[in-house]
Amino acid sequence: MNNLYLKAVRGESLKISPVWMMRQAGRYLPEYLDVRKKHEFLEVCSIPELACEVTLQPIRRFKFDAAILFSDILVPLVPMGINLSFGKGHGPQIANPVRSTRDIQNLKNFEPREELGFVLDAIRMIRAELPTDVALIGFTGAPFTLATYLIEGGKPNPFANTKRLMYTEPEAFASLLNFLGTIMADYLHAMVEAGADAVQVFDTWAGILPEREFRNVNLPVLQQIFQHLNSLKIPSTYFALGSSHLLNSIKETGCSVIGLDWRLPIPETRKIIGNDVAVQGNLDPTVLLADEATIRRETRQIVVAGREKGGHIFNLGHGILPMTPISSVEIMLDEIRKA
Ligand code: 1CP
Repeated sequence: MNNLYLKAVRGESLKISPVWMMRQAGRYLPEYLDVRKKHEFLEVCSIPELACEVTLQPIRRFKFDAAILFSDILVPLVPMGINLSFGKGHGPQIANPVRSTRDIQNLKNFEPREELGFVLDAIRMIRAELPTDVALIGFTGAPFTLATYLIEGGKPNPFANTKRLMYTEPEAFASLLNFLGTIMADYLHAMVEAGADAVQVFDTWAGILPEREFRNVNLPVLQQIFQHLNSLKIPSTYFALGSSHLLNSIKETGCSVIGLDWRLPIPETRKIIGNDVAVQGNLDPTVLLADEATIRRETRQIVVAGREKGGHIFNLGHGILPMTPISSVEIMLDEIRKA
């Protein structure tokens, strides 16, 4: 097996860290913008040929060690009966947010192999076209983060409705997370059947929780998802932004890789999580807006820190910013690979 990503996931020490970037298919790429001139965002997600094409774009250009399926964490909300749109410039919007026990009960359960067959078709197409040494990552949102979008009706800021429901109707909130958790575990399972080599669970907003709430409310449903994935023997990454204060609990999720944002350096993280789990990260995406010397210096530090204990996948600490110059990505890759 010649797949560096899968080797690093298993904790191996490698001469050169495998690398991919969150949001690697996206608006910083001229070839992606060309596709987007002709097709709306949700259209690209729902037509397998287009999803396949944009997934492969960054692989052709940069030869990353992993491809991530082009889709969005919010796509599976649509078959639940959610009216989702992406307006120009203002991100996702949900016309019928979920605010009460009744709304939660009205969410439709569905079979991902039927309702999201177009995503699974895209995975089959991508896997057939990808070289064998490039891993294909499938993904979902974590139940808590999906709940924040469902409840707030779009970009979750300042999370007031979410936290109000969590604190005032804990049973309803728990039932929502369980509903989402069951469907996401099944959806990830279907992605693995379709050909995904690994999966990532994005819990972008879990960092707004204090550790006690994270443990009580979020950890049990995450443990169920990762237990299911472990029974399939499929590597899984858990990523939560701004979650350094949660690392002790994240260690207990059962994931095989912990995705790190840029806030805590890898050696500090290792002191908390130990060496039994792989890490992914953690270049601050804004470093790619800086000059060459800065990009090389910051990249180098992460490469060196990652190599110390092995089990490191190089990535950004969050998605690449749309205004990032292509040349910055090339400099970062040169610094990683010249080792
Ligand atoms: O105009 C466009 O072309 C849409 C921009 C865009 C893109 C390229 C959106 C809208 N989603 C995506 C793709 C996407 N989203 C991927 C594809 C694979 C990749 O290349 O990484 C993935 C994994 C996601 C995941 C996602 N969507 C997350 C979790 C990761 C993260 O960035 O924190 C979240 C929170 C979303 C919601 C979302 N979708 C799109 C936007 C602009 C947002 C964020 C809105 C917000 O700030 O709340």
